[in-house]
Amino acid sequence: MSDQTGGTARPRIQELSQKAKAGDLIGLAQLLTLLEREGPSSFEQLPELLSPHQMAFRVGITGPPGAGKSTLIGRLIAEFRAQGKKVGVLAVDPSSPFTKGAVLGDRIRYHEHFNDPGVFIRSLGSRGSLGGLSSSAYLMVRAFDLAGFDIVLLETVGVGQTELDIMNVADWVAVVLVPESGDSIQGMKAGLLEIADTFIVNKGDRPGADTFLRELEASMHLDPRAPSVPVPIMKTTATSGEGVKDLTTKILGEASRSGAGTWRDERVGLERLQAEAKALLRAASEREIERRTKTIQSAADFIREFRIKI
Ligand SMILES: Nc1nc2c(ncn2[C@@H]2O[C@H](COP(=O)(O)OP(=O)(O)OP(=O)(O)O)[C@@H](O)[C@H]2O)c(=O)[nH]1
Ligand SMILES: [Mg+2]
Repeated sequence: MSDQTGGTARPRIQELSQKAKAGDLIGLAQLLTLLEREGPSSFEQLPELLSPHQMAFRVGITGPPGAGKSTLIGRLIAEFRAQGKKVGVLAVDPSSPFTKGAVLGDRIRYHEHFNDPGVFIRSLGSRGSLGGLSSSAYLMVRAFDLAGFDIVLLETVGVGQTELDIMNVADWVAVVLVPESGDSIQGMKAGLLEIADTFIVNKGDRPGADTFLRELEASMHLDPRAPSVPVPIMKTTATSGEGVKDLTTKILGEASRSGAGTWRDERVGLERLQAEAKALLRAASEREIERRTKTIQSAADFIREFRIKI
């Protein structure tokens, strides 16, 4: 793949990766922007992305709008920091081309972590990410590996295929539900059930939370789509922090697992590699389409491109 910035990107990307590795968060922020802009050709410029010394455990947090994902993430960050873990957050908001809502709302929620060098938060919108959010997400999480982060939390609103695709980036996925959403397992969006490693019933302080939890548990045994081993269900109240310690313990437990069939293995498994390859190839094709479209400045160019008569 060609270096579209005429050869200046390689030294820049390497310089920024050195900074990010040294713990410079501004360097990391600039590296992420560059990766997003350069797309899959970044691998060519920075092969180290493919062979990090350390891998951050990627936790997907998805669920319906307003379920309390960001509030929960704010709590999780505090818990992980108390245990000395470096935490990155990628908040994905494909619905808004400018991610205005997310940035504004999440800024307020994540505010207390702004000056902590062990925390890095980034919103990822569809603007500027040629060829899809998934490919950007795959590239960006690898930068967190390089920068020595222990955990990356990926927040997406679980409403569409893009968001489900992004959850392929994650090593472990929590689907956040709330009592009032009435999201019984039967009514649950196709795909959410399949990607969940754990369900979280948030807003545990709301009336009906326990009933909802029991219904969820019961329906899990009835639904033919449900996996043979039922997905665990946890209850949290993100606003007060109740239940968040258990969730933290669960996540750190998963992160520390090693050996056959655990996340380090799965990440280089065929299914995950093919999903990543697909996202990156899509992005590369989009870029190629853009490039070739721009070369068409006349009907003659069009004919040359397609070898047809118009
Ligand atoms: N009562 C109650 N309210 C909560 C709880 N968790 C979050 N909220 C509130 O729910 C609202 C939405 O919370 P967010 O954290 O923004 O939810 P989100 O899932 O990130 O929302 P989007 O990113 O817009 O999809 C806020 O007003 C929170 O204060 C909870 O456990 N109990
Ligand atoms: Mg949010």
